[in-house]
Amino acid sequence: MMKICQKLKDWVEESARLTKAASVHWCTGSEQEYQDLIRLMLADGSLLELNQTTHPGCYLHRSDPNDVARTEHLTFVCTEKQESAGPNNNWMHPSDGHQKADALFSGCMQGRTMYVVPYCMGPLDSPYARCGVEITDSPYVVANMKLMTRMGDAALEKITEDGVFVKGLHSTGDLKEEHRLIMHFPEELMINSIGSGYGGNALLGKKCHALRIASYQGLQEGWLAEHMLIVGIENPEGEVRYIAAAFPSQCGKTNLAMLIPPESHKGWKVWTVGDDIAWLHPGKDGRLWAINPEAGFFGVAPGTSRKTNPNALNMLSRDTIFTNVAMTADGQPWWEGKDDEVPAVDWQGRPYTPGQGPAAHPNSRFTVAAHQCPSWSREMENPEGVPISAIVFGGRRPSLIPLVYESKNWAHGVLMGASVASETTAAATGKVGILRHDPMAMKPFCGYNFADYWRHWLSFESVCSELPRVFHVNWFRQGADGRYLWPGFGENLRVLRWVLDRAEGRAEACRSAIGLLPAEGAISTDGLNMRKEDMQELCAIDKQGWRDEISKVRTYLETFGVSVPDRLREEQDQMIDDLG
Ligand code: GTP
Ligand code: SPV
Ligand code: MN
Repeated sequence: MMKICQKLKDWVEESARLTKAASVHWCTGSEQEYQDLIRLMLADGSLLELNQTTHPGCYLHRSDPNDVARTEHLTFVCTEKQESAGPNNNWMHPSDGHQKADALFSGCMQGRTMYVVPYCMGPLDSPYARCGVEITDSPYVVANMKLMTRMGDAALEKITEDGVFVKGLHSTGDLKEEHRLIMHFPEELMINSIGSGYGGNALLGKKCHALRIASYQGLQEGWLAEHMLIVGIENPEGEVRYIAAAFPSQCGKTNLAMLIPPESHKGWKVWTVGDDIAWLHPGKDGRLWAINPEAGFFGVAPGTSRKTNPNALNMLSRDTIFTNVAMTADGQPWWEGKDDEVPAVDWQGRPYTPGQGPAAHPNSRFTVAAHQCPSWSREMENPEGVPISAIVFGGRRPSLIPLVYESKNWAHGVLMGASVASETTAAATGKVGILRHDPMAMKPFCGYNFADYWRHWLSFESVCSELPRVFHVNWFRQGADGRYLWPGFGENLRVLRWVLDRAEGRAEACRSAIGLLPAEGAISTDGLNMRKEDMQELCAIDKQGWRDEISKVRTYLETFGVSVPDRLREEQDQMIDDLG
């Protein structure tokens, strides 16, 4: 075994003592280790084999019915000063946080194996990559971390060389909500998560490290950790431009990241660099560059079909872990919106009866290595990342917000991001369909005070000479009859083309109080069979509706107090003046 840095050895020993783990397994990341874990979970029933003829290497995990999504009310940021965490986070003093967490961790791994999971977020040879070690008692978490991150010996080697890593201690615990805590100690580069085995609560490399801890590091060091997909759009001339887009959970990032150009777009190609998280840093050339810290996808199953996301469906036909999906009689995974087959058992393993709730849980997911995606981009492995031409914000907005509009300048773009609101989804526990403010799609994920975060965003104007243009889109606008006005999915490429043309100073736009809107006909609807009135409605501005919207955003921003940058207030005043 290679030499391991003392700091890591000490922490592993200390954790084993606290949790009273029966044994310690240092994960190497080998294929054999993954297969051994799968066998172990098949034996203890935590994984079920899916149909190995149609879906080789695919398994189903059914989580506890009380542990199916992120639990935001049990997620804390523990900093010395409460104002560092800000009103956007639940806060606890670090000493309080450690005391509560340690009490829960005490003896929680008795009789169980403790896995030590070294991982690297970002390409191993990237100067922007950061490492972490997750200690967990969940083989399911280890298997997911293997698919989602660069996990094992190579990461451990890097940690040994650098001596720097994020410490993440996780235990599934007893899954009782009153014993569940997801704690972040950004000042100590530490995460403590207990009482949940689910996704963002338990796969600590993802939301806990790559967003909450990393966003805090980004503030100290001059970069940004964002809830963004990264997609490359190649035109028929073979030129590729990159877009980073932030939409709240379950609002279309994975789908946009791997869209397939529609029939009408011969010669266009789309390349997937990332589907959930982007780390953005200023490049030497004055542009903003992005890496995807992850190496796999933890994607939403429901709604994924041959029609909406054929790339995803293709990559899910092998070597995938499904969580909380339903199953057909012949053991194939199934979810609402997949195809016309029928489910035999629901996500809890009960015989499926139509009309008694969905067969797959609305937040059922797939975990798969990124290179299985047909649109996988080799740039995912580029240590420098890719240059970003446009930043796009969006959310689920049934009314008011147009299909697409562009910001007037960088500060207005930051305000546009800070103003994102979206209907809640099943990705977190709580009611769905409630409109809530979700600045930059980071409400659940920013590891520090939003007021400082917006100031940090604004500061890039003086750091980058060639910042990306900023846009806002809305795929979810509904007509009076409740149907979506925009076809979405692959057809979203029509909107991205306008976005990229604008970024290159080509496409036409009309100035308005809220920003720049596509000129009539600038976004082609040829072959869409869309009503002309629908497109007009999608691009219209309801002045009174916007006055109300701006006033709600203002009230929300003011909850962050005096430290909200004045520049955002000025941009708001300008919009109100322009609305007349
Ligand atoms: P997280 O993994 O939770 O961060 O979600 P995400 O932002 O990656 O969302 P995803 O792409 O998985 O889409 C979530 C849901 O929205 C799925 O059920 C999709 O089918 C649906 N969806 C995605 N894009 C579109 C679109 O353009 N139009 C419509 N109507 N629905 C969409
Ligand atoms: C999200 O909720 O934004 C997700 C799923 O991507 S989770 O990993 O659970 O955070
Ligand atoms: Mn997400």
